[in-house]
Amino acid sequence: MNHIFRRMLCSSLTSAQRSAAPLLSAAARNSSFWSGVEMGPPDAILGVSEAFKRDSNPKKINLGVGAYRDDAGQPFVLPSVHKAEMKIMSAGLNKEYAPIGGEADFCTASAKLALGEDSTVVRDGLNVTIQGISGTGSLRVGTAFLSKWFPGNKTVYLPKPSWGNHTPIVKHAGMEVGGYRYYDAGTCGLDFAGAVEDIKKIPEGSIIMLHACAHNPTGVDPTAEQWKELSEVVKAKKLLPFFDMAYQGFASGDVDKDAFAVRQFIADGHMILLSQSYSKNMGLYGERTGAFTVVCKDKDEAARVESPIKIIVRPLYSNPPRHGARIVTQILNTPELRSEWLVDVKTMADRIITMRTQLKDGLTKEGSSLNWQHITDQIGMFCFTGMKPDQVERITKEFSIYLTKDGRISMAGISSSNVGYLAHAMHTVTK
Ligand code: CBA
Repeated sequence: MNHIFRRMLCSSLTSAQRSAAPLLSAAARNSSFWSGVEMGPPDAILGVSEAFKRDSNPKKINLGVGAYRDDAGQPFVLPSVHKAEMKIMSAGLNKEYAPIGGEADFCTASAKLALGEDSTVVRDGLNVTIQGISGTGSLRVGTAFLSKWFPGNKTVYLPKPSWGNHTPIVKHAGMEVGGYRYYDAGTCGLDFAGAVEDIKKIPEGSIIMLHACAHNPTGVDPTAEQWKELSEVVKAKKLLPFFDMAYQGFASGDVDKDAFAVRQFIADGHMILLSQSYSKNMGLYGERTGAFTVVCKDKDEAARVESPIKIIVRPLYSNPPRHGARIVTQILNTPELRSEWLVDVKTMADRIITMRTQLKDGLTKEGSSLNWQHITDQIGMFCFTGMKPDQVERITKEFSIYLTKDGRISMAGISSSNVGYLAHAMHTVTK
């Protein structure tokens, strides 16, 4: 008897007869299609938050996921975002579908935020920009586009290390992953010579992923001069640069400064791809708001490139969510709100910088003889502490401090009330 027939039988039973139903449904479950499904590992980053939630220690700290907290350890709704939401609510907008690629105003404002208010690319209509499902969705649509249409070597070269989700995103799109040296564990800084050497060895006509600013997980960015040199090397190798910009404003507190690399590459004539996220710089994590851009040769090419991107989006999720995009548009296109937002971004970036100093000072006070200079040298949301996997395991077990296995801590999860406890715990497991 198959399970569909059993279910039909159950629905025609009296209540007394139905008490036997659990037996029937258990039997139906035994013949499930899914008995061969295997349990996978928890997500390397979001799995840390799940473990944190299960911990009952009142002193617990979650430094896993990169999500900004205020100094009281609470999620932060930016005042500018709150005001934009009020305006949107009072406008009594409807809930109709957005276009496949999102609203044009949102796309133009996003492209200008990244490429510059006076960008000639935007002025001349050389960019195709669509609203993506935040940074992740934008990267996923971008890689799907590359997988189908990139004429060169379908391998994406990532910095070593890179954000943990880059590899699965590229693989989901059916492309290969390669790598280039980026981080020097000896100095806790950039291995610039290694990066240049490796990039020079990448086969011509491949794709290179670059973190536009506030590199995740290392917190280590090239200097302006180094970016210029990288731009030349990338050009000489005819590589397609795909910028992931998830932290515009979070590195320096200044959205224009943080867009330096993207704008330099464009000025040098690169036809870049770009993913943007508003999760961090507007705190719109759960609103899933971002953008994907392709810079094209001319307007005609841009029109052709937009078409397959929409064809990719339509069967994936049809069209993007509206609320977050409305907030972004409202903020970027209303001068007073925009100025207020820039202050909010700086407030977040500055709080993180203060926590870096306090953590380093705390370790010195604890009597640590290790060199923790990299805590203040690194920038953005994360610090790559250099803690080894066994030390990470200990700090979690003994102190209920949660972080990813690679020793990365989200600086945004530290506050003036827990920084002392963290410094004590870090010293205890590293001495
Ligand atoms: N790119 C990079 C480099 C990122 O660090 C992140 C977020 C994203 C995607 C893209 P979203 O889809 O929300 O726009 O972000 N990375 C994390 O902050 C976290 O949100 C992190 O803790 O590494 C994540 O999803 O893993």
